[in-house]
Amino acid sequence: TVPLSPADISALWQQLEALQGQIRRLQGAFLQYKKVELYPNGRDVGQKVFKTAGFVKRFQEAEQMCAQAGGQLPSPRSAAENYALQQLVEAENSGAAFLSMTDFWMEGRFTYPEGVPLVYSNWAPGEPNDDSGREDCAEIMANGKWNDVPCGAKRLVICEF
Ligand code: 291
Ligand code: CA
Repeated sequence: TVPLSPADISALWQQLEALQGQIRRLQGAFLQYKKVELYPNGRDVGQKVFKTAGFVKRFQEAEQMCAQAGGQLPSPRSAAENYALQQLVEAENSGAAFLSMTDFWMEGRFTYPEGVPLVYSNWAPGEPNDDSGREDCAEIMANGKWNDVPCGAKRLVICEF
């Protein structure tokens, strides 16, 4: 191996300082764009971002739209995530939004897609009640509580990224 000359070392320092400056400028630009992107219809919570599309769809179309955008329907896994979603539902003033969870696999047992069991839930009192035997999808209402509804109902589309 060839030893580094003082000139080499000083050149490396300069490159390092230039890189540190570039990273700092990128971090600043990234934070600015994050704020722009989340205003007014997005929320970030931990590593997750929820963003509303601002229109209503039936469950299957809503699911497809989120997948097409590279996301999925929302699966709030904590009170903090649920609150972030609730804020979007409240702000949008269009009732309730679909969640990802269904009881397609077994009636009365709501799961994430692929049948993965829930780690958190926030059902309204008496829910899920499978009203008229036809409610296999779930919505989050403006009060943050969940209700099962027919998958053919039209609800606000929010995606999770
Ligand atoms: C009642 C309750 C709910 C039920 C809802 C459905 C909604 O809430 O029995 O458990 O899910 O009716 O009628 O159905 C559609 N299509 O939206 C009424 C008001 C909150
Ligand atoms: Ca219900």
